[in-house]
Amino acid sequence: MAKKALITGITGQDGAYLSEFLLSKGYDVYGLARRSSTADVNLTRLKWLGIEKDVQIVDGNLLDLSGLIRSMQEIAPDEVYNLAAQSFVASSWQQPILTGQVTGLGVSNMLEALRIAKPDAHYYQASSSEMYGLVQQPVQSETTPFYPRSPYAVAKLYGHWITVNYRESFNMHASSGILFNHESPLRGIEFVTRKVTDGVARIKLGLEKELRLGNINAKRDWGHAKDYVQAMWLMLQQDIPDDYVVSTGRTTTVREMCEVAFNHVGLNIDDHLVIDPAFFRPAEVDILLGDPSKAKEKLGWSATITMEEMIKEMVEADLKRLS
Ligand code: NDP
Ligand code: GDR
Repeated sequence: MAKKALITGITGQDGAYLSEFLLSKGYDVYGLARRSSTADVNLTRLKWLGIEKDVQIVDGNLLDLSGLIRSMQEIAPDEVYNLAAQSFVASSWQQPILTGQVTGLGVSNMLEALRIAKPDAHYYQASSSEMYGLVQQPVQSETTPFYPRSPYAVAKLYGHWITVNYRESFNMHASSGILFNHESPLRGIEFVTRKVTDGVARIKLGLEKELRLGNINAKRDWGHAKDYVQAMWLMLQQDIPDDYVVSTGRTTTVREMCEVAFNHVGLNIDDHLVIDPAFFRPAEVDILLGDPSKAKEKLGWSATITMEEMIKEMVEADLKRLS
């Protein structure tokens, strides 16, 4: 019998790549998606990968506990990947309550539904390097103290600790992946890498003249989503649930990442980049750099795609989309 996986956030970047990966492993893949008047558009990422007909979409919302319980009862999944969230940090200052409800308390809803309906399922929680925020150590590992700097990060911290708590309280197989930034051609257009690769493609094609960004001195540890979803799966294959940092171990400024994109199409960054204070955040995470040693040692996982390779792939994909 094929294993059954339930993915929340299946319409997002990671949901699409994780679905592709699990299908390749022979899983029956179910995806929770919230009802939308634009359901056809919502499946764009799954369509991009050519797998929209291979997954089964289940109507549901992280805020609706009774629906989550019903889904767990009906599907009886072996593995549950909780990827759904209000995931854009900048929006979390504009919608702090919603972010707390979905990204924070939504995790409690998922864990409660599991505890009631399918307590033996293996559970993955999408935690985030944003929890380190104002970093307390130059290189962040599983033992580095957290210091969240946005309503999003505060909500993720709740999700992380409630996952640890359910593991310790109810002996559930619940793991938390502390994933550093990961990107791809399927990244949402509002995140900085995709905004840059889309912007550079537009400038190259003569559709735009400038690219407006906020803090280009921020540093991030950027990897590829395709690599990172494999780490999620590996965590759920372990005998013992645990928490893992997933990162490349290298950090780069936003400006350096932009230069890769501009240089790739033969443009000079300084002819087009405009700093716009509208994109500055009320509180910034200046630098993130993860130590992936534990994931390497215990899961046998390491990143295979460099930031440069990924940004070039993203620019090419945006050139193709726009032409
Ligand atoms: P996306 O923003 O691309 O996807 C988020 C998903 O959550 C979408 O499918 C969205 O659905 C869904 N969603 C939002 N609100 C609800 C809700 N109330 N009920 C049900 N579904 C909902 O995120 P990513 O794929 O990039 O990230 C996946 C997860 O990993 C997120 O939890 C994110 O916070 C976390 N994370 C991401 C990192 C990254 O660098 N990408 C790093 C660390 C953590 P819809 O399509 O309807 O909007
Ligand atoms: P982040 O990703 O906040 O790290 O969260 P994002 O790409 O939005 O920002 C990265 C850094 O770039 C700076 N920046 C800009 N960002 C955006 N979006 N737009 C701009 O114009 C711009 N100019 C500069 C930001 O200030 C920031 O320092 C992502 C999300 O996927 C989270 O869900 C996830 O948890 C973390 O990564 C790890």
